[in-house]
Amino acid sequence: MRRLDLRSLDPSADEAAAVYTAAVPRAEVDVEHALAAVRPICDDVRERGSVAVLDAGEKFDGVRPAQLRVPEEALADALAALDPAIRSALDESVRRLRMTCEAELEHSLTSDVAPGATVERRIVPMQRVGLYVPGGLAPLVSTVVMNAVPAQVAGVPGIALASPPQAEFGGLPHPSILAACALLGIDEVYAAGGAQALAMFAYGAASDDGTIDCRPVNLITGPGNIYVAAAKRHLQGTVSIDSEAGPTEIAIIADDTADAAFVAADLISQAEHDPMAASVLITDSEALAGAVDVELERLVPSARHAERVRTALDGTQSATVIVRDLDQAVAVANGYAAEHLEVQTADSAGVAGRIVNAGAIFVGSFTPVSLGDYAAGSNHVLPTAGCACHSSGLSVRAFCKNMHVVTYSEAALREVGDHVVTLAEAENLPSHGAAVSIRTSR
Ligand code: HSO
Ligand code: ZN
Repeated sequence: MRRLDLRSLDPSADEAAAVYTAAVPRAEVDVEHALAAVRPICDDVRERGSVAVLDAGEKFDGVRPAQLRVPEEALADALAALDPAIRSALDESVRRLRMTCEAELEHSLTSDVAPGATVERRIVPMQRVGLYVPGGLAPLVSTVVMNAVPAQVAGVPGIALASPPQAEFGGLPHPSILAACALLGIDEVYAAGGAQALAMFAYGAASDDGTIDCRPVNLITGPGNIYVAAAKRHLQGTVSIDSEAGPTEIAIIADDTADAAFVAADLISQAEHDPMAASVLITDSEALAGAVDVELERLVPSARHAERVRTALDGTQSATVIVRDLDQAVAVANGYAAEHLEVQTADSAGVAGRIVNAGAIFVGSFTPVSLGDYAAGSNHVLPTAGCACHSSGLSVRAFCKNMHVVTYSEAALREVGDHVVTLAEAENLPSHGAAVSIRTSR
């Protein structure tokens, strides 16, 4: 990995975020360019419905599914054929994530603002959601779990899932993805990928004879490639989205107490996803940086996806960043706002406590990101590309809305009525005030 020496940078606290965001480059992902490609696909699905989704599958995935909706027998068969070891690993992954989601579920609460005057914050689940699970370089069976479990715990009554049709599986999504759906009790599954799948969720899709194949959803979640990100940007507004996911990122803050082999293994683990993935080591120890380079040399050649890993580690989006001290490491990490941030230092919890921008933080030498990818009980659908400054990872919260439910008695309205009339008059909206005084003047 290339070296970036930031020791001479000493921005003020106000400037630090912008300076460090610029200092650690990211992969160039031109979503705007991809937008030009996805717009016509989305428009076609809106106009021609299911046949447009199938046409696009044939064109982009190389196979035309026999039908959009995956038959229930195919789901049951996939579960029956699932390797028992994978099934028990998935069970444990689900169990842990469910525990976290149940603990995080927010409950409705009522504020008594005056006698006879209450404002309830009522939490309600989204009524219908579309979960997207990409095909891509690996069948991300764990992504089914990460999308579906929070939706289920939130109490969403309508859960649909789409994943690209695969030529080698006769136009069905990957069998392990189908098996995970069956394991979780998700029976509304579509063989659709990319922008066409998201447009199907946003607009709904019907066959030429008028049969509705997929009803529109309120929210689309899940990762995907640049076309999926572009489709989310295009469809936002028609539906709600979780966030636009870009290539995977790992940043690691490590000092001279860190184990170089652990650090190297973790940098490689996320580089395995994508030649565009970013692996960033932030350290105040040149000795550790050198030792990690040695470990990378040793470990990369034996990685199954060595080519992909090497491309990612050699890319300009990956680097070893040398800092003066851990204070500067924290500032760099907060500016970079990594999707995943590991902290492997003498006081990992202390350093992690000062992080304000990261998709998720993995604390200490025995908490690698790949634990979180599968079975930590945390969610792996996380904001990338610096979006951790303003966005959160997927959780039950994303699948809920809250509504204020306001209830005033006559006496309570009388008590505050004059203030409403005054403010309405101040805004030159006297009919607003009149709606109060017609009640209070009787
Ligand atoms: N690290 C990926 C998620 C994943 N890893 C799925 C393995 N499978 C993005 O957060
Ligand atoms: Zn991963």
